[in-house]
Amino acid sequence: MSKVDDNALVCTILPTFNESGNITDLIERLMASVSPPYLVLVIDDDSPDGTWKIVADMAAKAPYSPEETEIKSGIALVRRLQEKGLTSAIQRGIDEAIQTYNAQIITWMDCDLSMPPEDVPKLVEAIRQGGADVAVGSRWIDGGTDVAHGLMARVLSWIINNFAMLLLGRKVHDYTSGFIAARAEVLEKIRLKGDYGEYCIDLLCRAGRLNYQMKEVPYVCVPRTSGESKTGINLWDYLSKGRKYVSTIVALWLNRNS
Ligand SMILES: Nc1nc2c(ncn2[C@@H]2O[C@H](COP(=O)(O)OP(=O)(O)OP(=O)(O)O)[C@@H](O)[C@H]2O)c(=O)[nH]1
Ligand SMILES: [Mg+2]
Repeated sequence: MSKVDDNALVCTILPTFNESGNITDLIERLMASVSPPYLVLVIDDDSPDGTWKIVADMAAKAPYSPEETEIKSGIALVRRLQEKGLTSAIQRGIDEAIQTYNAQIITWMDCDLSMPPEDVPKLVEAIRQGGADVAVGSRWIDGGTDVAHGLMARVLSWIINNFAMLLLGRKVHDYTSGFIAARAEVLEKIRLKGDYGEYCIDLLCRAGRLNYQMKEVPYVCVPRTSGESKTGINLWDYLSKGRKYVSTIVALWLNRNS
């Protein structure tokens, strides 16, 4: 694929639900880390804790207009009143980033500060300099780890990722990462599928099968700074999410030749 233009817009999508304790710090740290032109695009599902209001105030002070010729960074908000869900929020962000803002590199991450915002430039560089089409923040390669979760969650993640590697291939070691950067062209070809984290398994598997260049960048997953996990913390919460991950892996494996 052709080299990404140095002045091409990079957009980070932040899907939020009740992240009022994290969002200001996250956006400030992102804006300090990624060089312009850069857009932070928050997709909030009308969070009862008023996350959207905090972002609206920040966006008013740092607006971003696709028409402007000046190279700068900015913040934009989509507040969804009717729809809910992580995957559809990220997909909405992707559609806005491409169609409204003409972003060439799109990244996204959790907004609980478990994924270091300072690592976003490393994902972007993997595309700009490293020639990757998709860059994956990975806990399960050298230099990466997970100090956020307890033993049970780490063991379940290990099982799911090893099952995914066994059936879908070893181009990626963290199929459930959720810390991603990709060229817009890849995301124009592949739309996200699923409700929650299984979209990531599906995206990475399909990108690999389309022979897009994948590159993993290690990162250290740290504990959520404020607020509550949407996955939950007990075995039942993990098993109900894990069930969807396993069925996604099996379905992709069964459809490997189609
Ligand atoms: N817009 C939107 N964002 C969501 C929704 N559900 C979760 N999120 C966001 O998705 C990201 C992941 O949620 P987390 O609470 O960190 O859950 P998780 O990463 O699966 O679980 P942990 O490993 O415990 O952190 C966070 O930024 C959430 O605010 C939703 O329905 N809509
Ligand atoms: Mg999280």
